[in-house]
Amino acid sequence: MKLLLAIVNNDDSAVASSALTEKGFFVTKLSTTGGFLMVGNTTLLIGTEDESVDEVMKILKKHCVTRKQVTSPTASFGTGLKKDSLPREVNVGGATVFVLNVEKTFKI
Ligand code: 2BA
Repeated sequence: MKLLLAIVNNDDSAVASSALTEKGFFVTKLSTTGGFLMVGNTTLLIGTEDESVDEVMKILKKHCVTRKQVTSPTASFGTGLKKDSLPREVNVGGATVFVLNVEKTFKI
């Protein structure tokens, strides 16, 4: 079994979650914040069988879009503390996905 941690844009999270649950996947949604832009994003936890990982990836790819976002010099602890830091454009998403091995799962 695998646990996928998928970090997605807030705007894509509802449609991606719905598409996953429609296909029978179990999803948990966490409100998270990116350390670079310091803006909210969404982390989806998806526990699934090894052979279903590709299908999950396909669904995420379909619904999670790459966007351009501008850094805020005052809001990001990565760049904001420097006086001369200027706003700059970065590509964000569609999804950053970590696939972890799961030793055991219990539903009690
Ligand atoms: P943020 O940390 O807010 O990063 C937003 C975007 O800023 C990133 O998009 C990337 O284009 C850029 N970026 C991030 N860190 C950077 C750095 N140190 N130097 C230069 N540019 C940087 P994505 O790569 O698509 O990441 C979207 C969000 O996914 C991230 O939001 C973060 O919450 C998460 N993420 C991405 N990679 C991660 C990783 N290796 N570990 C943990 N979280 C990650």
